Amino acid sequence: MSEVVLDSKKDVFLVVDVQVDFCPNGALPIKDGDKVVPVINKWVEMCIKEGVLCIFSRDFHPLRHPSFNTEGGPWPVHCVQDSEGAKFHPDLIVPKNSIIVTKGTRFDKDQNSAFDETGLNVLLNRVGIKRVFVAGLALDVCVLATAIDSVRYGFETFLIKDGCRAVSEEGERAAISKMKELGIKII
Ligand code: VGL
Ligand code: ZN
Repeated sequence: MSEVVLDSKKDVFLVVDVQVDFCPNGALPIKDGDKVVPVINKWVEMCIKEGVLCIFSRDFHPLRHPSFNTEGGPWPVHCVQDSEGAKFHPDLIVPKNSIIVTKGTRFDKDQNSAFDETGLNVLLNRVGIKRVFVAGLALDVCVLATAIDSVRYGFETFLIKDGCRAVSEEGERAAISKMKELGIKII
């Protein structure tokens, strides 16, 4: 990370779903999910110093969301809109001028990627972003989907690995090899 020099004109820091429900004691806890917070905060501090835009995505499901196992989906009920579990981790630094991307609000399908029908690619292009640095939860689910879309939309994409945790070890290995294959740089 020390070798990365951020450029406010072309870089963005995209923090994926660092929410209470994905941390220990949450509704869909990821092992050591909370350990990403100090790592991400260091990057956020660096972004504040360099004037780099920070974007925070949040999983924000309505009741009866199709990803819930009560509806036949794969996951326990989590990140319900306006619940405590949907909040960002209390220690996460969210600068005042950050952009929040809300996803997972549809009734017809889940949105794992922060780019999935959110228009985020349009915003990034409009403000001249060329490079996207990604971290957050979960590495093998929403971070993976977001990084894949980022590179697909033509952004040079970097995964900050120590700022991520995965649902499973096997998922982590598969996600890392998939990302490498697609030209995402693991840093
Ligand atoms: C996520 C499972 C369900 C994630 C979201 O943010 O990685 N995982 N919903
Ligand atoms: Zn979800």
